[in-house]
Amino acid sequence: MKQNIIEKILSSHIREGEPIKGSEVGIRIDQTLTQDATGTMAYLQFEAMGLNEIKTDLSVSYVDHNTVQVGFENSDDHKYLQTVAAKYGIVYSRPGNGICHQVHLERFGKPGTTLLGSDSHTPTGGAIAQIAIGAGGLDVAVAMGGGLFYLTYPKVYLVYLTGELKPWVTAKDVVLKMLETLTTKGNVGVMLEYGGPGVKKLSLPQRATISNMGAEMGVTCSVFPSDSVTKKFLKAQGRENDWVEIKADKGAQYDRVIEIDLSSLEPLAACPHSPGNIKKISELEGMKVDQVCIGSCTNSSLKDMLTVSAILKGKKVADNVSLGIAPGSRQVLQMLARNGALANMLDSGARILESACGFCIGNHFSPKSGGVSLRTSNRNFEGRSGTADAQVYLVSPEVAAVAAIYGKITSPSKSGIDYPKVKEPSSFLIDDSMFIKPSIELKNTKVFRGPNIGEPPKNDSMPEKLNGSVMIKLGDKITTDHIMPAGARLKYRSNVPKYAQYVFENIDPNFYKKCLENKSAGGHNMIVAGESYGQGSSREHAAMCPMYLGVKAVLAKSFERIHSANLINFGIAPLVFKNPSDIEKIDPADKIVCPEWRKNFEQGNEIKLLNERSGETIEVFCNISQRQRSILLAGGLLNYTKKEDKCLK
Ligand code: MIC
Ligand code: SF4
Repeated sequence: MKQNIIEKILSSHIREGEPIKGSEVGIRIDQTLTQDATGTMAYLQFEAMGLNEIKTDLSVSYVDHNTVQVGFENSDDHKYLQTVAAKYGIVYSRPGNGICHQVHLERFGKPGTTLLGSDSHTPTGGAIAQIAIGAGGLDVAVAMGGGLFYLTYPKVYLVYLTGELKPWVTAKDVVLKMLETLTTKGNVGVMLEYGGPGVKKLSLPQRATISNMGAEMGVTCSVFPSDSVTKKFLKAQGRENDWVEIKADKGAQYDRVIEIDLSSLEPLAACPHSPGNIKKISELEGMKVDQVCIGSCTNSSLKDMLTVSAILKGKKVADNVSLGIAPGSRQVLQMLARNGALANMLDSGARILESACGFCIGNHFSPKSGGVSLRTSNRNFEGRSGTADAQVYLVSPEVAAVAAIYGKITSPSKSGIDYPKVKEPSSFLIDDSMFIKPSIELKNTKVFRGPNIGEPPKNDSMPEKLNGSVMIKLGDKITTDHIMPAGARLKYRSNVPKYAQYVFENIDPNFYKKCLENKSAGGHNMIVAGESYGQGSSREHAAMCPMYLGVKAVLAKSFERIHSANLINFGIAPLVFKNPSDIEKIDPADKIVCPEWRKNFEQGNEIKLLNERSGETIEVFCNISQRQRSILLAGGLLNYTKKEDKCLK
């Protein structure tokens, strides 16, 4: 049978289930990655499973999100991560070594393998022909222990690229075009495969920008072929032996083909407050800018940085602009420092930020009130920058650098600046000294736990009856940033009772109090929402903290993949309205009951809920596998794993 790339990699990893579109398969995971903000819980859960060591080929623990270290919490987390990595045989990437996705691509990503990461932008690895998937920390913990990762056997769309990018048009514009085409919702269960003659015109970092932002479309991953471009990159990283050729068979089938002529594209921007809100830069020409941030896991490669440096060379940042640049990894920063490109940036007035997530997650560098911020990152959800009313536009590094000089959005081709032609290096500077690799001696390390590090919260098994109260009613496209804010609150990630106080903080600051009151009175809490609930990150805290607050069900018109899986992992039922307009039958604070709640799940029935206020019936369904049903009945994956001893083989 003729196979596409995705079918090839999946078929060599499926260990359970049949490759039938829409049905659940369990795949072996070769590599895992975690980052600190999701990692502490992932490792606490790994420890709670009572395993002695990891069973993957490679697991890496990165520290890149919480590097600001205001107070003791972050430093304690770092020490916990370092010691737990040593004990269980995990590579530890020290703070300062760079952003997980950029560093993993540079040093570990291997064509033809599977990578599971506790971060939604793990699909960046698709640039190097990995099936790289983002998931909650608990799923990653299970995979580290040798358990399978379960996913719906996907539909595969071919993105057929022709032509070549014009000067000043970039990989960011390709992926923004894709976002315009596929939008940010409705793509659950889809994987993208890039092909066609245009692919070989894209360098590896360009491919990485594209695969990275597949996360914003909600696709499971985006995969490129492993070809001569991949080989060149791996060779330059001193890893030529990791290369194998991977390409689709002639005549391979796809569920849909999307054609993009690269030569027809022009610079684009994602406008406030969604990565899918696309406009042409020419339409935004002249808009004054307060802040420009260049970096993040989307656009912080050496190529991006050299391009920015060449644009800034000999020029000054406009008086009205604060320009921050965060090179994506220590490798990138070291190379910039050695070849003088860093000096161009500094001379221009740019502020050099740490090689970390920083501004992207609102951890620092928040814009002024109502400020316009141009960013090369991947998400511009309302308030994510740390400033509630900031207007964030997502653009290419080229557009960002030009705007920093002129103080306003300016079409680069009309800016009078020469188009910088940057060559990829034939060898990167290789210095792995910021990784702590596992060793026999390190296995005896005592795990450090600071006072901010708690236990993973426990849950009871599913109750017989649902005695629900609607605690909040929301609209469409609620992101995990709405549910569980990051930024200044990130440092509480290892302390669930504390972090849970901030669930829906920016929508209803009393949410947690109301939930805890109802929970202690014996009630169950419910969340009601519109379409595409749980967009964005993989943070399992957006399920774990609601679980801690006694949430038993979320009723929505539709869910995004990672969040829906996280809800199930924490024993919260993701219920979909059979008739979407039934959302109108529910008001905030309504009491919703279901006397046969547990039985409905045991028997796999459709579920009828009763609104006690109006007496109306609301029909919902929970489209999940038998395995997920058992997890829900057990009260979550941790309980299920312990009870059934099922996940780990
Ligand atoms: C993000 O970009 O939203 C994050 C912060 O990297 C998250 C992970 C987290 O919340 O810790 C993600 O993308 O999964
Ligand atoms: Fe870090 Fe931003 Fe990438 Fe998330 S999207 S991993 S916060 S750089």
